[in-house]
Amino acid sequence: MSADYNGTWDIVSNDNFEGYMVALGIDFATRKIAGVLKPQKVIEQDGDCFIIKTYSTFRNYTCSFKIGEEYEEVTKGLDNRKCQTVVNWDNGRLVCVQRGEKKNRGWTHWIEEDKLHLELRCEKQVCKQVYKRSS
Ligand code: YOG
Repeated sequence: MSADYNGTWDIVSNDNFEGYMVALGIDFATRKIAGVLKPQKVIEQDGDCFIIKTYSTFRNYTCSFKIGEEYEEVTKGLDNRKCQTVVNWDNGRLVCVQRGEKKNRGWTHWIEEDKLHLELRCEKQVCKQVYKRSS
């Protein structure tokens, strides 16, 4: 059912981040900067309670949540929207739904062969990222 996401993770691939940013309405200049970043995730998991920190040289973003508990997320420093957000388990995967102005918005994390996978969704765009454990 659950999985252990604890750790520091470095990005190794980032497919269609551009399309995801366009769907979020991020301006051209910001996309050009964001598109070359190599973000790092630091995940602190205590059972069903999570803190996910995304670090980069440009901006950082932190979210914290408990599985199954909806909360108001403000995507400060990203697209600066408010969402009603909930994350649930699905066979070890973390499935997030971000209900708000943008349709079909959310993300899914899973671990496969010691890699951290992330799919970011907004409208018709899907960005696929893979992270490895930081050495
Ligand atoms: O992760 O929601 O792990 O929150 C998505 C950026 C770029 C800023 C990053 C900073 C979307 C300018 C968070 C990049 C583009 C572009 C590093 C993804 C928006 C603005 C912070 C995310 C979840 C799941 C946890």
